Amino acid sequence: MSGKTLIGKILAAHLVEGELVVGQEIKIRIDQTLCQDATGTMAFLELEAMGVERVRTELSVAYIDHNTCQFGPENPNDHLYLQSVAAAKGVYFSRPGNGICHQVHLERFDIPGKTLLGSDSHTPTGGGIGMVAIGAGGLDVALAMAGVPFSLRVPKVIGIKLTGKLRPWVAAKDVILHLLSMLSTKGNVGTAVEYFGPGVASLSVPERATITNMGTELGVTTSVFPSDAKTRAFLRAQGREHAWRALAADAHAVYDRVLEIDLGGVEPMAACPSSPDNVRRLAELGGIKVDQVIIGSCTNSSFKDLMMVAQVLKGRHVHPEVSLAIAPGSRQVLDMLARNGALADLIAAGARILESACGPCIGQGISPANDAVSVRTFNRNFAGRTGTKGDRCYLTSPETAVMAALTGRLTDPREGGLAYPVWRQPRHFLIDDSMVIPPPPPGTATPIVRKDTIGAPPACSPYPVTVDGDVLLKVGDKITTDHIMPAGEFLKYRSNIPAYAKAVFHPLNQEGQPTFAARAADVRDRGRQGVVVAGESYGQGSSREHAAICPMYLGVRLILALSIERIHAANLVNFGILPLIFQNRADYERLVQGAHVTIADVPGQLRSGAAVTLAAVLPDGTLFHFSCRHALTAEEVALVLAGGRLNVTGR
Ligand code: MIC
Ligand code: SF4
Repeated sequence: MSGKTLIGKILAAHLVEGELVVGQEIKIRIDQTLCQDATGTMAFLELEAMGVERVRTELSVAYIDHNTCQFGPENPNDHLYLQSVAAAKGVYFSRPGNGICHQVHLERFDIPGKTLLGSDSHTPTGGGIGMVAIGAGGLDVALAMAGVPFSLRVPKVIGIKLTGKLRPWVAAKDVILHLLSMLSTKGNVGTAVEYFGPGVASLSVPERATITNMGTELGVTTSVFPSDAKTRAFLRAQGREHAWRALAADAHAVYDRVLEIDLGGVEPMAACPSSPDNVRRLAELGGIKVDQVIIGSCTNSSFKDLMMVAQVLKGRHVHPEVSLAIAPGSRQVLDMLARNGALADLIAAGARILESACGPCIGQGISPANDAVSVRTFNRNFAGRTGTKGDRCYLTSPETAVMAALTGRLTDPREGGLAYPVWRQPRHFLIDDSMVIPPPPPGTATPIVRKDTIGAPPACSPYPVTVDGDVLLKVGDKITTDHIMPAGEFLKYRSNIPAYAKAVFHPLNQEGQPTFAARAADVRDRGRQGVVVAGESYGQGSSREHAAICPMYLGVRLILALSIERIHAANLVNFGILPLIFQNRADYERLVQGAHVTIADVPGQLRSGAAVTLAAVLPDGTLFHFSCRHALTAEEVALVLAGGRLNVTGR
């Protein structure tokens, strides 16, 4: 007997073109989109460039949650642009202070069985409620807003069978950390994850959302839970029971691979510096001294998480050598904590209460001191993401984090000897959507506010017929978009490509040497193309298309890598950069910075098959030929050759 996976069913219900065969390209209808401000300004500028009058989705929301510090006018200028362009294009606008996009979307908008495309890599948070929710670059989300079906390759589906029940002090975060320790952050492109089995029923929707949220760190296309009685109860308490429907895989669903996790056997874990898959059991870490604890982010800032934290902290005080900061995920969470007194318990315990926003997760303040140990409930601990070079950031559950705040040590929270707080979902969450501004009716005059820190995406020339390129940089495995296009202090330049481009590969620049940006501009000005050589899993992490736009602006047109992550590869194509994969590791190893790479007849080679022949001259004069492959569809080949999607869809 064979049955369908839940992901297969939802994709089938949205299929516009193609066949549901693993690896084949399909087009699906997108019901909802979300944007956040850091990627949203480009997405809306691109939507404008396409000449789209009004979005054609069932629902599109623009959130302000990443850039809320407002150091100077850039952030508030972005906010004004987004508020006005959202109104003009028929998009709901979630005001700064209303919360992190994924948390708010889960509370107020996610619907089981629907598709959601978001210009943020953690969009799969919606899988916790039974949606197929996918992260993508801003341009792909702009296209979805315009009503264009989304193209993707049908993923393999890994079924994760959950049995048992989590023990006290062990959390959903430990489940996803456990899975990261099994599957790692690389090698999972073209895969999706689906949870099933008797253990599912024991997890609440916020717990499921923690798991699907951080599923992003596996590099999978999406992660999905069934929609069941727990989902219904959550939606009912959010005043949205009407949005509920039961959804599950067939009893004998065929998965490409099945892994089983006994929830009762999961142990408290931490992702150690500086990768989300560098996971250890806390018992193995030996009680490291902790200097800073931050509880928040789209992974772990739900009402459930923060009520647990407040109950643990009630009547106690944060360790004198630890700084504890807490950022509630949404205004709903913060407001409920305020009204039931839990906020007072947090304040009395010495917690520093931050705005409901991404904040320190994207390097907007609260950086740790040099050599300090920072324990965070976030999903990413890439080197330097905290804003401190050489940072030592551990990712844990809120349970582990709050115990670290009390004891000053990173230990198994079960050793604290405290009673584990009992959780009961409230019958009614506090519903106040006054910070979400609905768009005015079509036809209403809505001027778009465009201050001069907001510039359109740069133009890109058609792809050269022959590549005459210089290797500007050679990097190793797992280079993240935080390496390519750091956020932190540079985040405020997201709407200003010439300013932001100066920071390309900033973390890899060497003191006293010309920066990547300077080297690239030099090569570009000599009429050659910039080339980057990379190892496995290039472009992990964020969906930020700036990691393609800014290099393109600096003249980078070719990435040669051992493997490239899904969203980043799509962004490269969208902005006219050719992603090629080495056929032989030896060729990757031979190439060095300063090598000269040529490709003859690019259009002919790309159109005639997957193999591409290249020649390289090393700085010592050695010449060698090698071959790479591309994984581009005919449509993607056309996009690269045209110099990116905006040259095809309008400008
Ligand atoms: C992140 O967590 O890295 C971000 C910031 O949310 C990004 C989006 C961005 O860079 O604006 C993401 O995950 O896609
Ligand atoms: Fe915001 Fe961090 Fe979540 Fe990205 S991972 S959306 S920066 S809270």
